[in-house]
Amino acid sequence: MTRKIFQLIFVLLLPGAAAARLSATASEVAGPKRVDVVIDARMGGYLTQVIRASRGDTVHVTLRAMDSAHGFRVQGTDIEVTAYPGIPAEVTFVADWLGGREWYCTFDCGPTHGQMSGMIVVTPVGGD
Ligand SMILES: [Cu+2]
Repeated sequence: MTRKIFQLIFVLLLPGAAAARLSATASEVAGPKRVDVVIDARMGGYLTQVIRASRGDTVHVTLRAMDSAHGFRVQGTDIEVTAYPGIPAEVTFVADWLGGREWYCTFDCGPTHGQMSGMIVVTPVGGD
């Protein structure tokens, strides 16, 4: 009788354990992905303020200047572009760090220049 109960518990738990293992495998196999972001910049701020990626992802940013020229530079890196009205700028980089890193405007675009910033948040692979 006791043995049958253990067998029953084992059979009931097995599918959950198998599913958990499969999802871990899928996450490991998925690998780095590409993150495409279009950032519209105008005086007063960027319309997109947060980019989310997993470590190792390739991030492709298209910066569009909606009024005057605006820049995009990621703090602590040499990742930088400047866009002009009608002339978008693109930059591609690998998010090879963990945590938040600010980006900010590098073009003196006017009185609200100092307010122009955003954040790239990079989480561990498989993390949320
Ligand atoms: Cu600016």
